[in-house]
Amino acid sequence: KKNPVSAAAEKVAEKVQDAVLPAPEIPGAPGPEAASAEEPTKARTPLPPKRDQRGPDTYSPTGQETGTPQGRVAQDGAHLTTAQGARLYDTDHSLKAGPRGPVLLQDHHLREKITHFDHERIPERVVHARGAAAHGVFRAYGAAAGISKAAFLAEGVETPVFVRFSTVLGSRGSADTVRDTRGFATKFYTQEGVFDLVGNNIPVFFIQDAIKFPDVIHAGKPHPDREIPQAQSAHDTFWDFVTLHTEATHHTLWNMSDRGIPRSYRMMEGFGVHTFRLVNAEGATTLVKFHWKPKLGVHSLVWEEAQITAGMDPDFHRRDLADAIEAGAFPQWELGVQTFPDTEDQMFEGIDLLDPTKIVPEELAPVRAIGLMTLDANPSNFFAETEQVAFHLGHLVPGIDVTDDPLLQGRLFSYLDTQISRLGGPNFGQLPINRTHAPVNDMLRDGMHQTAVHRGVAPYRPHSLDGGCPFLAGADTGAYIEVPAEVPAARKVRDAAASFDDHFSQARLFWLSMTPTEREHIAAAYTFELGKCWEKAIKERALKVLANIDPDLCTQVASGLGLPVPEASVPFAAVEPSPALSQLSEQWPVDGRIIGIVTDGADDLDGVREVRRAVLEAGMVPLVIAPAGGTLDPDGDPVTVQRTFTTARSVEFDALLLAGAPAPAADAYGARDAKADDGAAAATGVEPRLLLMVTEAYRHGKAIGAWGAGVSALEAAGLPANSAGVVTDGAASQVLEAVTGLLGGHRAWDRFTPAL
Ligand code: HDD
Repeated sequence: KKNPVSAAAEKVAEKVQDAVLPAPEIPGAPGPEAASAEEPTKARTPLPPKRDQRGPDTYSPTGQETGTPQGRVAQDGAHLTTAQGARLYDTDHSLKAGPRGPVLLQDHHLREKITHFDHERIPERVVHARGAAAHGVFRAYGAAAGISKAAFLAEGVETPVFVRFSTVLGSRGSADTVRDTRGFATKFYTQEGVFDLVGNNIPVFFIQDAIKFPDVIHAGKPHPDREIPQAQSAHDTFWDFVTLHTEATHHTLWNMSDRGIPRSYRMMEGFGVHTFRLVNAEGATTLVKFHWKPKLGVHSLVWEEAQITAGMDPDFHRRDLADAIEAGAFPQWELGVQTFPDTEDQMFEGIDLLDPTKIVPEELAPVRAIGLMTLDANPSNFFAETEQVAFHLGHLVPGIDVTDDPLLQGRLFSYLDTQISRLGGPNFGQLPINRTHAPVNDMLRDGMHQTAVHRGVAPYRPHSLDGGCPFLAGADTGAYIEVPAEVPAARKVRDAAASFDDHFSQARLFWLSMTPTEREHIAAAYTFELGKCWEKAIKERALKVLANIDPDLCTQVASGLGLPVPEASVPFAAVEPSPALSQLSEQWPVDGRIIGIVTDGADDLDGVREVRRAVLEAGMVPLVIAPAGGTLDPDGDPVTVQRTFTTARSVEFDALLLAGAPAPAADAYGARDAKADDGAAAATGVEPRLLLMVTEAYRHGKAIGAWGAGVSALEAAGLPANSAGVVTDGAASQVLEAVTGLLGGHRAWDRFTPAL
């Protein structure tokens, strides 16, 4: 009689035999024969990450290069084991007293498996819980070498980076395209230690002092009684706070602008927000503000599009980032600095550099590019990397120091503190994604989740054991030495500088720098958000704030809300607009833009093939949309269908090309519904979901091109052929050319109406 253990193992082996994928070839790894039944546990090189993925570094917790990827060992080897390495013969059945009997307490594998699962989640970040990240490299131009001695800023130095983008208010599972500020946090693994630049896509902040951070976040998060609304600011407590603390006016205005709904993480600027202090090899200091400038330009969704996308594809930004990297369209940003003399008053052209609600317009202090960042690999494990990465403003390297901005000072406390509870103890720096690439020789010991095995007996200094090491470094041996900045003699007060009282001049500066279209969007956003508030008193107070920004803005929002227009309570500051703040002024690369190509399955397939090829050649992504999935013209020159009218929605595409006008699908559930609701659409003889797609794309300012039979779909949708951003002249390739030109400007802006 067979041993029941080997019988079960054989049964499982039989079942999976056909399903096992061939092992990928790994250079230097033992061949498949090494994993044979005779030698099943022979160590194998871990499966390599996918082409687009990279894991954290190969450094040990104490900074030594180990040559093997630390912490990337899961599913290595032929046999499934317990956490202690005992091989398992079954992981699908609990140990029972007979097949129908009770489960036995002695089943360690069952208890270990379930206990581990029960503890799989860690607390989500109290803010910025929802995020996506990527690996990359930063290459310094050397342009900052004269003002900072940081080694990673010297010309040509390449430094690995890990960047996490995020929304602020939503919880981990919330939608990507909500109206919110976006986080833009970069970890530079420099040879002198980790430098974290923990910024946002908006250059100012809601509050001037970190002591108010819990308040502004409590106000922005869902109401504590019902925990709604999720991931948005369109509710009473947010508007209550920002209208009572008018220092929030400037940041709120940015959030209500198109910056609050980016098209892609790849198309956002990043800002360090605070003023930092750089110090060079001679000890001379310069004040700076950090900027990330995306190579693809700064682009946004429109509000209705953002809302629909939140339902259709809540992972829109996460997917966009990962897909682009997987496709080899690596996003790039230039890091730049605005520089200011390190004067005693820390002011520049009347602007208080320590007030984080203020920008310095680029026209007054140009942004000087100091390096290029390329994100070229996706993480191999979301939890290990994106979730466990821990940023902190106090992670500084020699050459970069902080200023006395009270928001920055409070942040210096908060990040380390929050990581201790979020990551379960003080040793989170040893997690692979957080490990520095510089050698570590600290005297921190023990604690939860200690993974280093420290040698020696004398973790204190000075000592006369363990060889007397380690020694202290000096300025000439790379020590991090704080700039000995003067602290003005003063009394202890809970107060702020008088210059912090100016809450409106820069909000007005931003408003006046916007184009008419951008202003329409802002007014519509305020009208939407305040329209969602319940308390009339809050709306009235918000209008009083808007009156201090601009009477036009206030009047538009007041009329939308049906409330009287209040008078301004402070005189308008004389401000020069800053054209650099507008997003709409230039032509940008079209790389990675998504083009939907609609065909009825028969009409002008040659044209479809031709534009598909041309779209790919232009570095964009073609998606063919047809009434049914599968392959068109399978026996000729096949065209793969990527979307049908059931799976496609306009919000996925940056532009639409219509090669045909498919008829309504008689059996499609959605089509039946739409037809019942819309007799006019049915009468056109064109698929109603295509008509919706076209009208929606039109409303959202997207370029639409049509030729041949496709033109009749435009007509059926009631779109004027000669209107802005609609191209019908010429054959497929000419239409594509014109559409690509329009995409360079992102949208057909002159199509917008205040109704959006
Ligand atoms: Fe913060 C996370 C950016 C003010 C306290 N913050 C966090 C993240 C970003 C920022 C991008 C997510 C990092 C990641 O991806 O893991 N925060 C900012 C910016 C601010 C700012 C640009 C103003 C200029 N933050 C701020 C203040 C405080 C905090 C004033 C507290 C006094 N922030 C935190 C935190 C978080 C955080 C609670 C939550 C999760 C984490 O740190 O690791 O410590």
